[in-house]
Amino acid sequence: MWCELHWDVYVPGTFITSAGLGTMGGFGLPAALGAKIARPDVPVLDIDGDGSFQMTMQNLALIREYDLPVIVTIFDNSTLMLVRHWQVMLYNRRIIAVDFNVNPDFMKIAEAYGIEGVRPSNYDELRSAVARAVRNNEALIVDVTIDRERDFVLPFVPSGKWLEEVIFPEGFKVDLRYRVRAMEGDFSIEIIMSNEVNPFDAVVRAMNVIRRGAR
Ligand SMILES: Cc1ncc(C[n+]2csc(CCOP(=O)(O)OP(=O)(O)O)c2C)c(N)n1
Ligand SMILES: [Mg+2]
Repeated sequence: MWCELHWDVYVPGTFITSAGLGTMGGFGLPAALGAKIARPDVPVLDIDGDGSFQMTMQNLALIREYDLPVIVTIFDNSTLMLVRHWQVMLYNRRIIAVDFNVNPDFMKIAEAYGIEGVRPSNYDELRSAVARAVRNNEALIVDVTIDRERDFVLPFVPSGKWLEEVIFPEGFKVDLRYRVRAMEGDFSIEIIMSNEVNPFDAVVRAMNVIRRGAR
């Protein structure tokens, strides 16, 4: 979800996701290995959650077995945050069956598989470790500690709710513009509207413009 919100993609085919709304835990590492097999000439980065990583981390063996030097970043919040997030925000902080109070030491996991590991304490350490791995085409496991009490994936739309009911981070200034794209036949139109407009109205309007154009 973080990637879908924050990662800028400039080249088609360079961002691989399980799609939907981040539906498949455990997808990242095997997908990264597949991407590296397909494109050994480019750096491949797995951006993973600590929960998701632990669903398929035994695939680390393949990094050395098949010489697939990918960079694995673990967003380590010691929880299944997407689920916790719902419990905190929508279920009155009724937190159940999500927190990992005894996560393994991911640096030791890295060492056990014979892979370089780093737990950066600031941005420069992170940058230089990743830059070195990219330069040398080497595998790396980066354990990034984040705060499960603070680092929410926002904005988000609660299930069954309308887009207007999106929850923003506290203090977030809402300056939302709906970008609506509707297609029918050969016609395609993009309408950008301010948040005074209901997005569903915008879709209907866009469809009507297309129909008029098609006539
Ligand atoms: C195989 C599988 N099991 C369960 C889920 C439901 N699910 C969606 S997100 C999530 C939490 C993922 O936790 P983590 O990978 O640590 O990422 P975080 O949300 O903490 O950043 C779970 C359990 C899923 N998507 N796929
Ligand atoms: Mg997590």
